[in-house]
Amino acid sequence: MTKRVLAAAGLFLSFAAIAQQGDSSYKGTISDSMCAAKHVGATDKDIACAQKCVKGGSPAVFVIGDKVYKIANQESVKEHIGHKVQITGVITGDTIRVDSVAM
Ligand SMILES: [Cu+2]
Repeated sequence: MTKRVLAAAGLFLSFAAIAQQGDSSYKGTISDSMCAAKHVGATDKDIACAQKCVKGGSPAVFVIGDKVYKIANQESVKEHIGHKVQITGVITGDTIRVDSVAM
């Protein structure tokens, strides 16, 4: 009996933990760390520059309004450099972990 209650409590706690670190959706622009908010227009020129900067070695960043977030998993956005996107993921401090990207 006690065991069953404990198991149920454990299950509840793990669900609570998952809900707490659950994903949210954020609209923004993928840019590069060098130009960051300069590329939120997402024009062809912005896209070309952002792609050039990322190729040149500056990491991709995610810009929401005037906030610039680092991207923990860079490979997840490499198809979307310079694009306006909706990212589903988790923001911790100044870094976003990307789970999915939609245009
Ligand atoms: Cu650039």
